[in-house]
Amino acid sequence: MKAPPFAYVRPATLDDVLGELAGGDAKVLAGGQSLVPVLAMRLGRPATLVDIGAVRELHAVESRDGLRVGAAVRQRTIERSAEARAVPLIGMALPFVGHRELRSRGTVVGSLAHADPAAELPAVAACLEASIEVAGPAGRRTVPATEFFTGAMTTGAGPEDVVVAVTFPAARPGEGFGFAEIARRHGDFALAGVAARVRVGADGAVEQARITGFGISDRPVTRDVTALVREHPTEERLRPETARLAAEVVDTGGDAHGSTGYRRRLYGVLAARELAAALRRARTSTEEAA
Ligand SMILES: Cc1cc2nc3c(=O)[nH]c(=O)nc-3n(C[C@@H](O)[C@H](O)[C@H](O)COP(=O)(O)OP(=O)(O)OC[C@H]3O[C@@H](n4cnc5c(N)ncnc54)[C@H](O)[C@@H]3O)c2cc1C
Repeated sequence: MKAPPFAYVRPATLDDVLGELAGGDAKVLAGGQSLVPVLAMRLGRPATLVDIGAVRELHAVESRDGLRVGAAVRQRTIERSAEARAVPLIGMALPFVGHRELRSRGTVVGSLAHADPAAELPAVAACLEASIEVAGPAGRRTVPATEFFTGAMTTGAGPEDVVVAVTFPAARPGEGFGFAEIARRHGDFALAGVAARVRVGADGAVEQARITGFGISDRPVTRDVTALVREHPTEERLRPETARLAAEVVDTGGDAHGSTGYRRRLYGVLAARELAAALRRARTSTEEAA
């Protein structure tokens, strides 16, 4: 199917982008890797596509307080950048986002704005408590990633808003991460996946543990599991606990690729494995820093 007719504009400033979005019948075009298929399937009919690629400030990658990624920065740029190594979870997740060709067009922020419940980067943002900067008719605001995703393909950004950037906190000594997903084929969206973050003190004791599941609900689902990891610090001991957690957090309906029960099983197994791996890495990073 062909896309319905639309106008195309490529403003050079953020103010002009906002001007074009005013009225709510226009859509931001970032990498086009999700938007163009949506148009081709006629699931959306915006009057205008507002290409943000010519807005220079949106191409910036900064590593002052964590990693700040502008809205026009491609996923592949981050995958290859030295600055991004400060945020190991992004490096662990990006290879699972489609294929390299898609990542060379798709943007990090576009994935957050699109908010597919099975997408990897929204889960990374939620797990790390990233900050998302949004500009709109009423000015700029910063939304915590944990509040940004409000449902399937729905976020705290409205139709007249543009997401300007995301800032991921850099890993600190004593932090370790885990990431895994199960998909039918490499490059497909996840049937179920998890991102994990564990922080330990100088003595190796667990100070904080968080896990975010994706592909399991209508948005990334994050839980503080500090007490759980403290009491059950091995994969074997975590397994029954994460199976119980899966029963609580996995509420997506079954489909042709897997039932709800199957996804709960995947989540439970992956969660135990990646939390244990994150704990091991956290302890190694404390030893290396000592
Ligand atoms: C075959 C295939 C497989 C894929 N597999 C995966 C996968 O496994 N995991 C995964 O996460 N993704 C996957 N994707 C999607 C991924 O490639 C996209 O890059 C990503 O979802 C959207 O990024 P984009 O920059 O291409 O955004 P676009 O397609 O340009 O935009 C997507 C949506 O977000 C909005 N938007 C984009 N940027 C902004 C902004 N700055 N402010 C406000 N709104 C904005 C657009 O208006 C649109 O509604 C796949 C895509 C394809 C075609």
